[in-house]
Amino acid sequence: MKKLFVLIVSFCVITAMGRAQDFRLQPAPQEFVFQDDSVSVPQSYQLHAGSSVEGQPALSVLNKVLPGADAKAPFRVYVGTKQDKEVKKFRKQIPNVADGYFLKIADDCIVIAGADKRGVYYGVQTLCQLLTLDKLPVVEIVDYPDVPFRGVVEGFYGTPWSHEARMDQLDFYGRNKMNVYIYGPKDDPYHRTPNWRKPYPAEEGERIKQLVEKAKENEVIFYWAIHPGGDIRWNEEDRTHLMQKFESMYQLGVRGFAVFFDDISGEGTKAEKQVELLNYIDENFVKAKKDVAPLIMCPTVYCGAWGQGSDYLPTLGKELNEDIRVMWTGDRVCTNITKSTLDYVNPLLRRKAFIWWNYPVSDYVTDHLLLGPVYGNDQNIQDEVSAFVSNPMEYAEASKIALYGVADYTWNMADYDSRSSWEYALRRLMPLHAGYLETFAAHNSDQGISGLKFRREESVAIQPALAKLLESYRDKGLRMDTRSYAEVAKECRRIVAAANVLLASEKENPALYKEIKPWLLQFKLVGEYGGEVLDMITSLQAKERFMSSYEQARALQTLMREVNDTYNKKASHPGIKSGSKHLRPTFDALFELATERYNKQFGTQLDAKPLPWEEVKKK
Ligand code: BEU
Repeated sequence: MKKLFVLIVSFCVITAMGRAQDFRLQPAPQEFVFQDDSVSVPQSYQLHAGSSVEGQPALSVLNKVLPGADAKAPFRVYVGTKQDKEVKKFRKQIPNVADGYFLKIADDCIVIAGADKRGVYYGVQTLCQLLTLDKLPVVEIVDYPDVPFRGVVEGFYGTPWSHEARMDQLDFYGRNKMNVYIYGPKDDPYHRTPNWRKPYPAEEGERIKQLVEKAKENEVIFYWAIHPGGDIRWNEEDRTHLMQKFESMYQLGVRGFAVFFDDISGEGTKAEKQVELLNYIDENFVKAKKDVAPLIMCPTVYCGAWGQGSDYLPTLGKELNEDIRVMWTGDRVCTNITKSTLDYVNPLLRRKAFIWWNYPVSDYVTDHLLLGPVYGNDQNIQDEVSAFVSNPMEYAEASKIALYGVADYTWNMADYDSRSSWEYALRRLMPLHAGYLETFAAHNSDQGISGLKFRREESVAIQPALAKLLESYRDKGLRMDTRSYAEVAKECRRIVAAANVLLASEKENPALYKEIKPWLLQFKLVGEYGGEVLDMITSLQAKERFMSSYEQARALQTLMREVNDTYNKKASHPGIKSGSKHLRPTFDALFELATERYNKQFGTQLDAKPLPWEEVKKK
């Protein structure tokens, strides 16, 4: 049994005001016992901090959230790593896992004792979450991550994240106990061909410096990745170029390096040449520097779908220095990570795979937002992976919906609950309008049909009613299932209300608003369209009413196309799709059926074919 104590993932606290607060620690801790008691937040306290945390991020966060350090105060706060005498008494409770910590809140003291500095920092982060309550619960927490390295690889095609978004993300990672960020946006020319050989212009270099600092403050390892495989020549000159580029990044403060060889063809793909270069970097740069994190590489064969049976992965496995981490996206480019993919790849790589999870990345379906829960990854793979990082959407704030889930899943797999993690994320992003955001996210989560064949659930709660309504209307016309009709009608009203409220709530989360606005406009039209179609199917006998609804529905089809054509102009997958998995197809099918029936009944020739999202191009 992993659990030492009673595990309660979320609990209800009655606040001083008598209000019930639904509270949840994120990510869910491994082991904890809450006593049925609480203490007031200390206004002043004696700080006993170990020398190993002096000047460290853990202490600066603690000073911010508990500002009243006072040598004479009766309440005591003990902080330190297991080396520090200040927490010696609690050594036995400190988990023997990197990033782990023991947190105790009693009526006369708080203890934050970490396995290491990052562990102390995470203990402080947990305390920060508890400090959002009116009173501190009396509690003991023994906590540690399941996956040693957790975080994000900014590795998508398309508009790279802005500097501000990255700075904000790094704070977010710190709060959510993610310890790795890998910088590798495909469309940064200094990361990839053509400019990987050149140093960054001064201004961009300055921004990278700031990111490195921000990462340090949040106990995040900032990795900078290079992608040279598109035009690399396997000679000394290019090796020197690469070493010089890494040196220039080192001068900017970077202490984590990665080399990506994904999505290339030709010369750059040769395993033995890649190995030679990587081992050289490992020995002459990473290890020589002594303060650099282990080298990460993304192979050309980065998933099971690319070249099973070739010599490529066995060569990496055999020849790459053992400290070099090798990335893997699973059986396919975009898919869930299973035990079986690790059983396949780990023996070939002769090491635990470093997971690059291609979710919620949407660069292959840019007309969709992926706002659903994180689910589907096996929950027993913690011992088979060296790391798990998520490749997000180009929308940094909207990606947090999934990233909360990734942080939670990678910290504590067995207890991970995708639904509650998702709801928590929505509450954090828009505390005042979380319910509306949930309606929006629930209908904007699937990728649609794509070459990569990765699909997500969408419109889960209403889908049975949509299916029943369509089937019963097809078979029985007006004797259709009235219950599902009522449910769908209610959902359409809910959709329009959610879109209206969110469209009017820019201030609550301006960054999110900016990213999702075009999809909100589309979502509102989808809801209105559904409402009109429902009116059409019940007014077949009432000519005037039917015609009015038909015209409205037709107009809304045109407006949906207009939104699709106006926003998000991109070379591939342009446009804006919303509710595309179940809502729109059901409404279109009902529209078509109702119009055909009307035509038949009244001998009219109304166009029954719904206008698709966009003009279908003739091949
Ligand atoms: C997701 O569309 C996606 C897939 C891959 N072609 C690229 N590389 C890896 O997954 C390793 C990735 O950059 C891209 O975002």
